[in-house]
Amino acid sequence: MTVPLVVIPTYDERDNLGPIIARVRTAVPEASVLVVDDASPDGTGEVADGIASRDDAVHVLHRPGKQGLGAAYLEAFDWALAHGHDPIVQLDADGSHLPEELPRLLARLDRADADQAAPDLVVGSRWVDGGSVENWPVHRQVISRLGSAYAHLVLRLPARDATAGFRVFRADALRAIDLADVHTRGYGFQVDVLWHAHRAGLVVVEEPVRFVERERGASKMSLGIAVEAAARVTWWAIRAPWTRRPPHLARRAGDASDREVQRVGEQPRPGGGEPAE
Ligand SMILES: Nc1nc2c(ncn2[C@@H]2O[C@H](COP(=O)(O)OP(=O)(O)OP(=O)(O)O)[C@@H](O)[C@H]2O)c(=O)[nH]1
Ligand SMILES: [Mg+2]
Repeated sequence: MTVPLVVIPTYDERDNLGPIIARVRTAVPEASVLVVDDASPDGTGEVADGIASRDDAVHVLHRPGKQGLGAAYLEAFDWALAHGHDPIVQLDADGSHLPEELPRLLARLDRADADQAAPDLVVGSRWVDGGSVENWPVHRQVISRLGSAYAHLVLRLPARDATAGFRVFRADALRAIDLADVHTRGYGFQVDVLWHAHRAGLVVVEEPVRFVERERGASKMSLGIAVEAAARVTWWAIRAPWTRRPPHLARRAGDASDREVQRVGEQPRPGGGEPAE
């Protein structure tokens, strides 16, 4: 059996890191943890090293400076695949993603529906039935909902919560996505990866989660990051309208008639494949 890996990107999360790792280790004892720290000025990297020195299942990647969440995750994915981990989890350090919900998300990865194969990617979603947000200011909820709805509409993404950062990937899903072509480094990274997963024909499902706003530390979210994400979504939609999608992806994902989505590792069907650029 392969060992799951929980990736925790950090920038100035000194007070949050110890408690969140402890919760992950309790909730999923078989999982390893990889902290990816961008030389946090508050010393989060040293806190991580201290925890790793006492727990063999905890590892730390030190990056030279703040280069964005997306860059941190891309390096972590390379590390995870090189070390043979499967599946790979994304989890924020600030407590917004509840480690206690992880066993349910991981179990979802192994469950096929009557009309759909087991997922390649499970997205912990705030905006499906049973999902919720707590202590989030109204303006953040509006930005998140509008952004997700916009991306869902123009790109026909297979998730209502396109910016969700609580995700579980099969290792094969990460191999199937062209990660070298993921260029968004900020908040829009989550949308970018989902867009690539969609075009790679992966099976994506949403599982409801409770999202709890951070109690300690500062948010790294900014207007610039949101604008970057919206601009990129618009650009992708212009460049790749659904009329040029491969036939097996031409319908909305989740539509009962759209059950021919190619699973990772399966041979492409004749006539399938990526649209010509
Ligand atoms: N390594 C690394 N981690 C980052 C970077 N930016 C944010 N993070 C981490 O990514 C996670 C999500 O960042 P947040 O600031 O919580 O962003 P958010 O969840 O969109 O915003 P809030 O809801 O306001 O907390 C946290 O664990 C951050 O510490 C970065 O540039 N590098
Ligand atoms: Mg957060």
